[in-house]
Amino acid sequence: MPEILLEGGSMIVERVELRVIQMPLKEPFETSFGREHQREAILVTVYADGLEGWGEVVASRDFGYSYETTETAWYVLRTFLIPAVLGREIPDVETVARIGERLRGHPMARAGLEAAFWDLFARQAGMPLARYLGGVRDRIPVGVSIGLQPGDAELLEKIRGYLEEGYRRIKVKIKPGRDVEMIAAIRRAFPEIPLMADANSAYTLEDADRLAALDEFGLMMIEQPLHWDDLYEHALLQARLRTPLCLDESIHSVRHARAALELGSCRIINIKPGRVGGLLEARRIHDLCHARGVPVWCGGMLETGIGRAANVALASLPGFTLPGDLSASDRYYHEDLIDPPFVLQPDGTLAVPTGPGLGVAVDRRRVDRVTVRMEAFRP
Ligand code: NPG
Repeated sequence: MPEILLEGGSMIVERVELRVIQMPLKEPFETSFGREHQREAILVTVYADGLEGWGEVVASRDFGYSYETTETAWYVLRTFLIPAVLGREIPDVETVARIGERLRGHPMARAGLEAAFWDLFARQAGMPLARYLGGVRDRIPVGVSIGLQPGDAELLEKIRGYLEEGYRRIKVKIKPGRDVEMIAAIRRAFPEIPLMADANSAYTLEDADRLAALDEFGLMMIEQPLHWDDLYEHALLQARLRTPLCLDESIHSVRHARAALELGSCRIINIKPGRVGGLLEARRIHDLCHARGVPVWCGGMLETGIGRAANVALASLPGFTLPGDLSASDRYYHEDLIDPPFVLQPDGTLAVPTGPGLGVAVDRRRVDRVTVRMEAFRP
């Protein structure tokens, strides 16, 4: 390999493309904040140095999980972020992250652009993204996140199916009225499975007794029960529960992660690159938690294979000791945008791609079929 490839180096951004895509989900996904029938997302393609890099912006069409939407992310990318990199010499991913950090907020928009640069720089170095990030695993254990179902019977049926497929842990969504009795029903049917519950901020501190009633079911964790940017009340709640709390929505940066751990707001952290502004910040949170012996796992946002490949690479870092919300392509979509798609291995893992960059080929014809809006930017 030519030396320059091994060393990596600056690249000049020749062109950037943005696409809004709409991918029909195999089945609707319902959480305490709403129901999605199709996944809308933005794909970012950056062309530099004769290479292309791909990133996915995980904002949804509607707000709910966060204030970001496809529309706000598109605006932020085309107005601020893309002009700041276009035609410029970019020496490393850190530079892209610093440009993003000048914006306050909008982490999903920033993360999508940064991801394309991670893909580019890893390709330039001739390395799989996982190794470029410092990953150590060649396969990662995965779980499945099941949306709210009409009733317990349907939910138990879904759980049975996913266990048969080989998923290693089951996450169910809860909200007031669909919690203690529902978890009890799951435990009666599946006394031993690794099980966790995600509330997506559906509760308040006044529900502490109800949440404490979940202690008897041996859940791995309860995820984000309280307000989406709260740390303080989660600390009060954690003090009253035996079950570990895991924070998702509330952790926007490594500073939040440190504050949450110091305050005792949680004992586990869900890391999503899109929520924290990119893979670089995601790795900083991983590093902090790993040094303190705090388990982390990689969250999911119903990504296409493009975003999933970046998440899988992240989850190969040593501190990702718990199965993530990283299921196989066919759990979400009839047809993924990448080749090969992610397939669940018999041991309940996904294989970490070994080719350069994301290590998966983007199928342009399929991308074109699901694209509803496109814009190209040149210097
Ligand atoms: O497997 O990608 C997946 C879905 C995991 O439950 C999941 N994601 O609250 O974390 C969440 C939820 C989500 C999905 C949030 C889409 C926002 C958008």
